[in-house]
Amino acid sequence: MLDVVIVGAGFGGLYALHRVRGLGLRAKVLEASDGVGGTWHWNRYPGARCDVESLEYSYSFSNELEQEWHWTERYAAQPEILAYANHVADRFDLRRDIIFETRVSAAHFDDERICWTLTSEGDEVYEARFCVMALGCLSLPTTPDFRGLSEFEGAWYHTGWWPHGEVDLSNLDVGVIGTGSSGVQAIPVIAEQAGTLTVFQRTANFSVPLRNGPMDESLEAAWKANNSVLREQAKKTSSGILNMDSDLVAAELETDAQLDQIESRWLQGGLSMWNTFADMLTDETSNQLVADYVREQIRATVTDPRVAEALCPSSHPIGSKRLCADTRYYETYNRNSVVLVDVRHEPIERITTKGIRTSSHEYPLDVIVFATGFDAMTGPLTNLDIRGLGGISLGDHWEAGPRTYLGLTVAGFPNLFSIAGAGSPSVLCNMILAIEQHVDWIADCLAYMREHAHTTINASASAEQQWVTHSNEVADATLYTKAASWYMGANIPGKARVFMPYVGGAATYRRTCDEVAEQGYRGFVLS
Ligand code: NA7
Repeated sequence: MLDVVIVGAGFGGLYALHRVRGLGLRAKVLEASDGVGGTWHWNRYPGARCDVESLEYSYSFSNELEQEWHWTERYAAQPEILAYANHVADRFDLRRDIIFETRVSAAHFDDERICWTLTSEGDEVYEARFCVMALGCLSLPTTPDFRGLSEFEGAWYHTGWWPHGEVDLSNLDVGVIGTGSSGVQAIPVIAEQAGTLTVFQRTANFSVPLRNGPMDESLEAAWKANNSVLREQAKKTSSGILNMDSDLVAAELETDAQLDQIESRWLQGGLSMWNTFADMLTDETSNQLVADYVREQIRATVTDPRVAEALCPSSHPIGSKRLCADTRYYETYNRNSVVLVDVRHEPIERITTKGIRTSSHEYPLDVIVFATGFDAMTGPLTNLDIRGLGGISLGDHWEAGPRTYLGLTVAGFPNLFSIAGAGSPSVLCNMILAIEQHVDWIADCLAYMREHAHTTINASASAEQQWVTHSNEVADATLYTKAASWYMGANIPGKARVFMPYVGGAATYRRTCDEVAEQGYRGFVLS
């Protein structure tokens, strides 16, 4: 029997393996694909890129790693991030404990033997005292159930399952469905390759310029000279990202100062716009100032006023759906070869053998790209048959939305940990920082249990309830709940509408987790 079984060899699983090995525990990682990198292994669509700066979207646990790795761009593209994940796997000799091409289908807790039994789709069985789910938040792509897809004679791809070989789109008529972060990244790049591009937009989302560029060598040198201090500073922020948080309250500023702040964020680029004002996601007036500014930029960029209007988001506060960060997204609509179809006015009726038919047109297509997102956060877990004490199923326990204690554990599922999932800040902050914090907490917990001769840890039902209540209260005080977003489960028909990530801030959350541990794992039953 293993001490720890980890599911997933993305950034969470890789670091979890490294940490638990450091405790002298026997561990294996089970990974569905044939390589490491998780999200960055699968999302190979044209233009795939991280919108958190490379120097920050990277591990901090090893100074040597940080000193030796060189990022070529301010925001790394998918191939470079994947190369980094592979480098980490090799550098820390992780591969020998990763079992590839093993997709876990079930994980059951055995109350008597106090162990988790994991079964793969190939019927292999693994047993371990502890189970760490490092499944990723955006790892279960969803393709809407359009009538006729199986009859389509062209090729179709989902951005989150992009083929590993070359996909040549040159001179082809391509359709993209979806204008979230993936669509907004892919559309400008596909438009450059394709003969024509038709974009099917359901909800206009806010996108801001990423302002990517080659890595500034002096910036990189300064980072490397001071990395440990900068990493500590990032941990004290609510986003886990430096130069992001703002303590300016819009209502306390004169109009000129408000505009200065908005423009400075616009020029800074990327996700900094998400935090233009401290109250931007709690105060509608503050939010409106930023939203109006971005809408004006869209109108100033897109030459056809009708297309510009269709691209201007109007259904939700800015930032309440994941803010997108792009490179020449709106400019793409000025190309003669690009057409925007607003499917709110012209709904997709079906996919035909030759393309997509809406209520008023048929669009002939060679290729359809689904940039339609994921069953986010909970989907990767509820998609498995996970059973805790007395055979209770996680899917049932979460029927009305995810219930966790600290986003790390679930009452009734002893010795099971989840990395950076629902109930933790995860997708609202720098994911790598969130992952490291979770893995460190879990590893420290395992060390504590060994020291105190405990074999099981189980969140109490009351601690879980308090955390759920607290998380909902914090979310309800924000504008996040006003959008039909994947954060709310709104993109999946029938999914419970609950704001899933913890919005109380990464620094506050880290303090809470630390206090729980310092108080002998308050809220847990250890035995
Ligand atoms: P998202 O952000 O969930 O975006 C999916 C897009 O697909 C979004 O524009 C959806 O419109 C659209 N969509 C979904 N279903 C349909 C149907 N049936 N018809 C038309 N359009 C549809 O996924 P991404 O992959 O872009 O990004 C995921 C995260 O990755 C992102 O947030 C970052 O954190 C990184 P909707 O808005 O639901 O109306």
